[in-house]
Amino acid sequence: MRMRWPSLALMSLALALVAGCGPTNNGGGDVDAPSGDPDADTTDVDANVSTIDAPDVPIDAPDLPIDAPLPVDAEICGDLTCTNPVNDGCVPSEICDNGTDDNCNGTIDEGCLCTAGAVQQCFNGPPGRRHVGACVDGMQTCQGSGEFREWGPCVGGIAPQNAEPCDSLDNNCNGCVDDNQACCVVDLACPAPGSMPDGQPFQNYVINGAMFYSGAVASWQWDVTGGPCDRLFLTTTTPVVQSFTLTGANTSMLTIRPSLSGDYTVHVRITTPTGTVYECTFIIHIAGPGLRVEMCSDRTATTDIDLHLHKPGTTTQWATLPSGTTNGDDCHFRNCKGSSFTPANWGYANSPLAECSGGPEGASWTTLGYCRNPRLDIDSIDDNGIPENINVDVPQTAGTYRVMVHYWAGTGAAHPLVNVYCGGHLRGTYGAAPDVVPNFDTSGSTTGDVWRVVDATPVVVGGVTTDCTLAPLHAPGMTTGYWVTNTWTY
Ligand SMILES: [Ca+2]
Ligand SMILES: [Ca+2]
Ligand SMILES: [Ca+2]
Ligand SMILES: [Ca+2]
Repeated sequence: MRMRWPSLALMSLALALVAGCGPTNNGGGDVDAPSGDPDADTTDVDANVSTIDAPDVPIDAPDLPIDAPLPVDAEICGDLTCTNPVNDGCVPSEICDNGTDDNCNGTIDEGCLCTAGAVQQCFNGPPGRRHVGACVDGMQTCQGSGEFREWGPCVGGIAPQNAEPCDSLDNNCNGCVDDNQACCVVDLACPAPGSMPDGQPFQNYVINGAMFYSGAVASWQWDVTGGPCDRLFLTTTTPVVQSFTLTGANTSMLTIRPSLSGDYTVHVRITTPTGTVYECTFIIHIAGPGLRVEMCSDRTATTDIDLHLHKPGTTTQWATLPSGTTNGDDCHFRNCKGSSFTPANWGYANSPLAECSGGPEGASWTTLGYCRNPRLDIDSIDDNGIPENINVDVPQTAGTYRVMVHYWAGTGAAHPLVNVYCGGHLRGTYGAAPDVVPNFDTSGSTTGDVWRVVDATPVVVGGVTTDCTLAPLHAPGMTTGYWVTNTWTY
């Protein structure tokens, strides 16, 4: 029997029905089958791609006992080929800025001029397989400078596999689930794209592996890959430190505690007592609201680099005013933490406590009873593997927020990396290899290097941030390169 289940909620039912197919069938006995014949559409199940998500039985059908035998149809397992696969959809010429390898030459949007640091969704496969089956978009960043800018590699995401493992997914994204002669019996139900709910920063995200596989298990092994800062930390921290934590990574129940927005790729390896290995790989989305700016660097121990965000509509200098007082137009470590004595007041409404109470400043916010906007959720001081993070949950629509990074303390050249998320989606990455920031090598509370990064202009509809426009900043008179000085002017 071929399993095509729209959600994990049907897992127990799926396993019950799987038990009815092939050599594992116990045979005999009556079946308290759900209304309708569960075998009714198995002979032409691949005939029409548009029916791929249609359940074979009503959604609300009661669960069958796991061992309930079903009538055996000898032909059920005979049709495990994909009789009507999707068309790959390759065309002669590449189409720009759609994140698709239209001409199927292995490169996405080649020859397309882009804005340095911009991030777009992309797909590592033929155009016709995009958004089909288990396939999920990744992200690519515009790299290079001057006239030599082009889209970099497409990272993250799930590309079509050559193989079609028996996991209740269409892994090669040809429109057919488990079209493999070995998949008569399917014991594994990996989560399909869109079936996992979105999470929030600073809130536990729990995944129950028993939803994917309910048989006997000898060992569970989970691992998670995060976004740009976490990928940077993989090579710059020893032992490796990530912005998220994992609990229960060797049990059936994984708890991820993220601190940053973005896509996280989750992989689980399940080994049975007989040594059979089952694997699922899927993406969960952590979507903090509004405008979120994060900063990390390749040098965090004994190096203190600060993130600043400037209020729209003013061009006052950064950090401290000429009078020596802290500039409330610039949200940074002095005035934007929960413990700040004189907080930056931009006239924005506070957010519910749940938005920030789980973060490192949580105790201070809890005392206040709310989360300010803007706020510095994470202040990283000489910390390995911890980014800084500033949030505005409901930004001013069409307001332009300028991002700046300052080298406060430390010695030697540092290479900060800034990521901008709008409505939970990564929209820009600045300073990532190979385009690292040069000449960011002088520290000092008043004399250190100042990198003006990007102007971010959110699109806010009904209080919800849906997107933003990002304009990377260059030195005056320049149209390319990073803008690093030792002055505090806007
Ligand atoms: Ca191409
Ligand atoms: Ca393209
Ligand atoms: Ca397939
Ligand atoms: Ca499969």
